[in-house]
Amino acid sequence: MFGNMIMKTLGALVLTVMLAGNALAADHTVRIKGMKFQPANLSVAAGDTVTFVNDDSAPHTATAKDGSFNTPRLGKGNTAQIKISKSGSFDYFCAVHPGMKGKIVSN
Ligand SMILES: [Cu+2]
Repeated sequence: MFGNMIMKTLGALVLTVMLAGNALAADHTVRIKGMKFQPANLSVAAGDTVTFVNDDSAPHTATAKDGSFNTPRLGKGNTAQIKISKSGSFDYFCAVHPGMKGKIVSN
């Protein structure tokens, strides 16, 4: 009976930690405007998501150099969300205009 109570308490604790972990994942926004990623340098935590919003009339992508993420080609007003699941430094560029560059650093 006492053991059962401990198990219940532990179960509630594990659930609380899991819920808290979920609540900590944040979404960040990078706007693409004037042929630039804004902000060009973004800090996130592993597990966070990043939403790219294309405010330009030109089409753009956000394509990671190392292949970690890639958005479809975004037309004006389109958005795409990617997830940064591990820590590291991710350089990315626009596949349509390779001179457009950005960086996401994940801790
Ligand atoms: Cu572009």
